[in-house]
Amino acid sequence: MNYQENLEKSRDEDEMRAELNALLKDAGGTIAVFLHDSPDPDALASAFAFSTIAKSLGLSTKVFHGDIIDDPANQAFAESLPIDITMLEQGQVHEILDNSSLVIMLDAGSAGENNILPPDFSPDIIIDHHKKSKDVYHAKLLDIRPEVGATSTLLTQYLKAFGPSPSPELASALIHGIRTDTAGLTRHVSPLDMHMMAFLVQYADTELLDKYSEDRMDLEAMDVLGRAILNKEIIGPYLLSFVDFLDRRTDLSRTAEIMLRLRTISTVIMYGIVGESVIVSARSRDPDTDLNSLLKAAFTDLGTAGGHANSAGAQLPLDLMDIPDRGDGRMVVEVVKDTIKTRLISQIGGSQ
Ligand SMILES: [Mn+2]
Repeated sequence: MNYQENLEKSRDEDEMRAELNALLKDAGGTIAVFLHDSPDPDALASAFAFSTIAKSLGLSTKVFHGDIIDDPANQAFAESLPIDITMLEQGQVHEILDNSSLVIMLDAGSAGENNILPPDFSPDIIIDHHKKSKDVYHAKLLDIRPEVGATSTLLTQYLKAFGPSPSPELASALIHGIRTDTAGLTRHVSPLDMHMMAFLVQYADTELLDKYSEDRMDLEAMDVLGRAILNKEIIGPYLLSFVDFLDRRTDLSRTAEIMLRLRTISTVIMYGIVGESVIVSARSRDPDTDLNSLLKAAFTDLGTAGGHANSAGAQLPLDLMDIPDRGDGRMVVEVVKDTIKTRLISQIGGSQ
């Protein structure tokens, strides 16, 4: 079944179960589940759901990701889940792949893009809602539905197909995953997301849900928000803001979400320097804006870029930028500021 057929096909749950079951029933040993770097609640809840399905068939799973989970709330969420989650270094991946009976990739774009899998590796199973930039797949099971708001929605459908009712913890985690990726069911939400939410709600633990939706900020996050407000530049419906150096990339995406509430704009593009890279985080409410294409066009030659139409990001190593003296913090800031802004303006139009 190719990508296009998969997109157009309305999925039948009996068929979904049969397809996944056919692969799982012969898988002895441990199944490796790979998530995107710095996994968010959607990726984590999806891993929890997949592990639960595997467990119901007597199989064990291990969950892996690259890059630290730097959002304190997501970190706490990951720690609360009853699954084995490990962050890997690049050098450890091959051994894991060699020792796994089956490799599944959840909520992650193509292998090697914002995940720790080698770019030439083909997972056995891919379940995801990101648009794929590569055309050729050799996966045995490919369930990619970009029209759906969250991978947690897709995993809920598998869970439903396999039968056992979700535990309160699992139902609540999946709801949290769907809510996060759809900004509380307000953005990129599909009928299937709503349908699966309705199914999950009857099993969820309301206290847990309250805890998950408590959205408090620490001083560091507030400080990045303050700088973003001071440094903002508004160009038509776009708000751009550069926040210099910061420690956690999660503060960029969170700030972009908050700035998007400004009435007069429809798209926010935030950027800052985290460690050895420039991180770009973009959010849009405009259905005609495709941030995935916009960031790819602006930055692909400088690093990795992509995501969804309304939510995307880029990671651009400072090494690839033309900075005469890397030891000079002010020079780094000036070059980054100019490079990123010039490239964004060439995509969005408007004069400098
Ligand atoms: Mn997702």
